[in-house]
Formats: sequence, C-alpha cells, structure tokens
Amino acid sequence: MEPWKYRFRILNASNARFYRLQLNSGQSFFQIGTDGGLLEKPVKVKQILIAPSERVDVIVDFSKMAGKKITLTNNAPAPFPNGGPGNLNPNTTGTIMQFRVKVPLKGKDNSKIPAILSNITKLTRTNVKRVRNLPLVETFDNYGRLLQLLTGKSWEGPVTEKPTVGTKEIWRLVNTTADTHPIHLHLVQFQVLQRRSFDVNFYNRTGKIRYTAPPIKPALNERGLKDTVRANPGEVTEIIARFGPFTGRYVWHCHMLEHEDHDMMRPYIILPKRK
Ligand SMILES: [Cu+2]
Repeated sequence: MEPWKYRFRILNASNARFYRLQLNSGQSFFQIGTDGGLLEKPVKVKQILIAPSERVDVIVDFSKMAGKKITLTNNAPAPFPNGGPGNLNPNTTGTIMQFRVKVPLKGKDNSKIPAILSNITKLTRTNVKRVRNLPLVETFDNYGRLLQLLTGKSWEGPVTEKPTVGTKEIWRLVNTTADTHPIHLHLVQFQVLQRRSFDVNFYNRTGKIRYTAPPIKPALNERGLKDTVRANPGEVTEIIARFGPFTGRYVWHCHMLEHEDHDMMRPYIILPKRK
C-alpha cells in the first residue's frame, strides 16, 4: 500500500460472528457510511462493531505510516455479547488482516475527507401510523433444539406485519433473549431511534414493557441509513421506517444464519393504499 488514505467497504459476511474492529497502530477509522449509504458527516472512531450483514464504509489514513505494518484486530466475544473469551483466539479469530505500507507514494496526496458527506432527512415520531412491539424470543423445539422466533411465530405462521405503502411505522424490537440479534428488513432503509433497557421477566409474565433505564441514542456512526440493526439483549431497540416505495411481500429476519434458519424469519406485506 502507499502512504495515503484508503477507503474500505466492509461487510460482515460471517454466519454468526460479530467483530469489534481495531487497528493495532492505535489509529482511528473515519467512518463515512452505513448499510444504506453515506453518513451526513464523517465519524472518527477507534473501534467499529459490526454484526452479520452490517456494512461500514471507512477511510483509514496511512499517510504517516510509511514502512509500517498495521494489523486489523477483532476483540468481540462469541456469541455476542455474552460469550466467553475462550471463543476468541488472538491468533485466529482475533486477527483479521495486515496492511503493509511499503509502496512509495506515486503522486502528491492532496486528499481531504469532506466535512459534509450527505443530507439525510430524519424520520420523526410525528405522523407515525403504527408502533409495533415485536418480541425476539428463544425457546426449544420438539427435539430439544434451540428455536429462535420473531414475535413468537414461525416462518409459516400467518403474516402479522402489514404496513400500508408510504406510511411511517416504528418497530420496537423487544429482545428477551441473551444474544444480540442483527435484525434485517428487506426493501426499506430505516433509522435507529433509540435503545432502552427493560424488565425481561416482567415482560415475559405480562407482555408489557416496563423500562428500567433512560433511552440511549444510537452511536454517531449508526445515525445513517440502516437495513440491519443490532438488537441487544434486555433492550428495546426502536427503528423507524417509511414503508415503500413498492407494495408486496417481503421478509424481515435475524441475519445470523443459524437463527434465521430456525426460525427467526418472518414475512411481511406492504399493502396498497386504500381507495
Ligand atoms: Cu439472531
């Protein structure tokens, strides 16, 4: 590599593993994009957490690193976030790749990261057509195997999420399980509104959300267009979307392969406007 800035588009294509990326040089990343495009402003971060199917668009500045070797590392536990350190080996899953800045600069580097990258219209709570509580639950099937479900229903169950085309909805992902699930919606790009801890036992008994802490805003590098969001255990993750522009049948699912296959995937239907 040459000693200047490089742009990397990173996709977590693992079945189930999360990565918390860091550069062992202590350098920051400049994150410029999320799943659905550019952020409004670059966000300087020392580490980047990325779940299966999430994407990040980053710039790493190697301009002062001529002759250096820089390793991209991972320190996310598996399963995330409560897995033991035994599942993270610094020599295998803890090491991702190495950059060697050993090619001389070919031309003058005048590049700058723009201060403003895009303009994202914030979706607000006004005129929201519907707020849905959508529990993520874990149980066992008839053979004693783990069964993960969205809203307690299987893939074959009747469709229950039917937004009308062009309307805004808030989906509350109520995670009663012990894992973070990367929840992915087809067709739409959504925005993350907030995450908030709730009383899981109370919810399991009554089906009602009792919050136990104030809401937390999404991280600065999540405040863009997203189609996959990390729904953490014991938290209600609120996302907002305008459903469209097409009608029809789509899906939403956890993007961990072993979860979506058994059976954390549900159809949803975008209905036409009523005449
Ligand atoms: Cu999952």
